Amino acid sequence: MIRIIATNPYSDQRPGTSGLRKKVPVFQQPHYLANFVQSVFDCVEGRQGAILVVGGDGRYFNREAIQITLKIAAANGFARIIFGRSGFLSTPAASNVIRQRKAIGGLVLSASHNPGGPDGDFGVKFNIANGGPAPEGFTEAAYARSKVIDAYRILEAPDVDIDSLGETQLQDSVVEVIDPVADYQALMEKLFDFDRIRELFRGGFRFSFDAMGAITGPYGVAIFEKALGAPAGCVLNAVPLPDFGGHHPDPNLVHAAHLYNAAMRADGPDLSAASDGDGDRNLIIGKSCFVSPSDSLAVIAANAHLAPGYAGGIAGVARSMPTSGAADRVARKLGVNMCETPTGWKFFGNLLDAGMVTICGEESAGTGSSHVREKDGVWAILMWLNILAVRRMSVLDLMRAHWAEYGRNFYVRHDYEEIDADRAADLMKSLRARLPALTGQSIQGSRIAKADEFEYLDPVDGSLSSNQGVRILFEDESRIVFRLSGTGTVGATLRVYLEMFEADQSRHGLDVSDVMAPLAAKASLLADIPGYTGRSAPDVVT
Ligand code: G16
Repeated sequence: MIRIIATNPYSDQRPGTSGLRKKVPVFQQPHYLANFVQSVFDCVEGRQGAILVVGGDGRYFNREAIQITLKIAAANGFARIIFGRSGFLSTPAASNVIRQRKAIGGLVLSASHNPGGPDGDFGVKFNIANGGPAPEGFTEAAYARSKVIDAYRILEAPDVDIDSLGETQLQDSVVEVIDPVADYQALMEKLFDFDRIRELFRGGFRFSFDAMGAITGPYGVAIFEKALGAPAGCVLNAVPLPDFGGHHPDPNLVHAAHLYNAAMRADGPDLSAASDGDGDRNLIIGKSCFVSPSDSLAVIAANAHLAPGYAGGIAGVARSMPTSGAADRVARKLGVNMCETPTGWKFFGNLLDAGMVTICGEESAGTGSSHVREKDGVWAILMWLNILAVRRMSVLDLMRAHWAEYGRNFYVRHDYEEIDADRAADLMKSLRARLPALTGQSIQGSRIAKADEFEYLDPVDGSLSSNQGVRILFEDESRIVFRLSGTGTVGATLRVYLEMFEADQSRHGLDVSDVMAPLAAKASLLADIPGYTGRSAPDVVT
C-alpha cells in the first residue's frame, strides 16, 4: 500500500560537487533521506514505468538507506529498480548498468572517498540517463524542491531481501538484484587486452591493489586475481566493510602512505594501486615513482591506442581546470580536442555525449573515458596494466620518457581541511576583490600575467558556471589556483593547486616539494593563508 507521509523541509539539502554529503547522524534524522530522495524523484520527468538503478559502496547506513529508497521508488511509479547484491555497486559499475539497461537514471548511495561508520559520512547522488552525474540545473532543481517539500510517497511493505540474486515484486514494481561485478567485468574485457596483461603477470610482474575495505574489493579479486592471474592476495583489504575497516578510503599519499612506502623500497611492487570508497578514484605508484593524477591522465591520453578499446585513437581529452596542463601537451601533439572544465565529473558528460572527447581526468585522482559517464578507478588501473604490458618498461622509465618528449608539469596540491567556513569564504572574497589589481604585479620576483576567476561556458548546452576557482597565472607558465572543496562535510577545505612547467630534461628528476616550495610560499603570501586559516602548513599534500 502506498502511503503519503507528511514532512517538513530541511534547509541544508543542497548537493555539492558530487551529490548531497552529510554526517551519518544528519541522514538519520527523521525523514531526512526520504525528503531528499522524493525531491530528486520529483525532478525526474518520465519516471512512471521507467527503470531506476541504485548503486552503493556498502558504507554504514547503506542497508537502511536502500530499503527506504526502494520503497519510495516503488511508490513513485518506477517499473523496475535494479541494484547490486547486498547493496554493492561501484559508481562506475552503476553508470554502466544505467547505460546498458537504458535506465532513466540512478541513485548512488555513497560519500565517495569520505570516511564511513556511525560518525562518518553518507551521501546520495543522482545520475541521469547517460550514466553520468546530474548537471547543475538538475541538482539545483532538486535542492529547490527539498526546501518546500511537504510530503513523500512510500510503500508500506516488508523489507526486500537485498542479499539474494533475482527478482521480486514490490507492489507494481519489479526489484532486481544483480551481480555487481559481472557486467562491469565484461565491459573491461572488451576494452583491454586481457591476454597481454595475463602474460605480464606470468612473467613475474609484481602488483599490489588496495581496495581500502571499500567497494572495489570484489571487483579487484574477480578481475585482477581470478581473470588476469595476478597472485592471490595482491588485492589488499578486499572485503567491503561498513566503516572501511577504519580506513579513510581516499587513495592519496596520506591515506595510502603504506603503498607509497612499499613502492619506494628496492623490492617494492612494479605497480601499486588503490581505489576509493565507491570505486571511481585511483592511485598509481610505480616502483620508486609516484604518478600524479595529472601525469596519469597525460600518459593515458598518449598511450590509450595500445588498448584494444581505443585502438582507433581518441577524439580528445578533457580535464578539470585545476588539473595540470600535462594532458594539453599530449592533445596538442596528437592534434585532438582539449577541453578545460570546472571541477566535477558532471561537466564531462556533455563533451563525452557529443563525441568531442574520449578521455577525461581530474587532479583529484579521477580518470575515465567514454565507456561510462563516471571516473573509474579499476579502469584506470587496467589501462596502466595494459600500457605496461605492451611497452614492457618500468613506470619510472615510462614517466622519464614521457617527460623527455613533452616536458614535465611539476604539480602538487595543498589541502587545509576543516577550517572555519566563514574565514575560508573571507579568504576567497579578499582574493577575488584583488584580482583586477594583481595582473602585472610581481610577487617574490615573479610577474603575474593574468589573475582571474574561472568560469565555464558549456559548448554543448550553453550553460554558464561561474566562480569555479581563482587562478593566478605567472609569466613563466607557473600557476596557482585557489578553490574551496565542494565535497567536505565539516567546516571548509581550502585547496591550493600549484603547477610549474619544466622543459629542461636535466631537471625532470628533481624533488617535487623542493621545486614547488617557492610557488607554495607565493601562494601563502598572496592569500594570507596563515592569517585566514591559522595554519602554517597544509594538512594534506598530494
Ligand atoms: C568528487 C567529484 C569529482 C571532483 C572531486 C573533488 O569526487 O566527483 O569530479 O573532482 O569530488 O571535489 P572537491 O575538490 O570539490 O572536493 P568524488 O570521488 O568525491 O565523487
